[in-house]
Amino acid sequence: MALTLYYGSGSPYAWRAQLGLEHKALAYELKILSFSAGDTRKPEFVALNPRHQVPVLVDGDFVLYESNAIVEYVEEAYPGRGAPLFPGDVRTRAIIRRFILEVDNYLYKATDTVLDQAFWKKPEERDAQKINEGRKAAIEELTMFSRSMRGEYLAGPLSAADFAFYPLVAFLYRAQKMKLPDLDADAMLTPELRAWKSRIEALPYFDKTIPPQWKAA
Ligand SMILES: N[C@@H](CCC(=O)N[C@@H](CS)C(=O)NCC(=O)O)C(=O)O
Repeated sequence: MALTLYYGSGSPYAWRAQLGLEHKALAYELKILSFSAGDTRKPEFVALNPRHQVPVLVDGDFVLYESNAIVEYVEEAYPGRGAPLFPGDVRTRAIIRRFILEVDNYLYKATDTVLDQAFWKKPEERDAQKINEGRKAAIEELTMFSRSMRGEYLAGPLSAADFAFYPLVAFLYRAQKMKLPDLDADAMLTPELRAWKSRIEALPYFDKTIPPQWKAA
């Protein structure tokens, strides 16, 4: 087996794919691309993903992009390795997929305003009202996820749904730490979600997946 994950530090999508590989206990090489150096636009990478985005998984002569497709692929291609990413009966697995769609279609949009203001605007360009409105929208979504939680993890058992959800939550904390000290990310989560976040961060492979540039600062 020769798995390679093309990855970008701080990409929530690359993070979910890496969590998936770790959860499946698969050996892989991590190729870290630099966004600032324009690595995703270089011809050799565009040849792998014409959308020039990480993550990309290469498994022998098979190349796959789109994080959710990657997570489903490793689950099916390597059955019985590590722990399942889509555990449980057919209904639980449907709910895992539903959560992932909810992250991508709703939570992502709700957190985007805050994250855009934090990471893409200079301090003097930031709009306090937009941050406040974005924070409220994110809280509404996070609360909806919290109410839908079916146990210790989103769908009950730990699954690909948690790995899709976690990086966006972590980004809110990162935004607070690096850019918006008044954000109070802790207060944006319900107590149940704070406990869930601690459980994810206690996973034995979690530390290995913290984005390298986050470890540095
Ligand atoms: N829908 C894609 C989104 C991937 C994505 O947006 N990747 C961004 C980083 S978060 C990227 O690689 N951007 C670099 C570029 O557009 O050149 C997935 O789930 O894999």
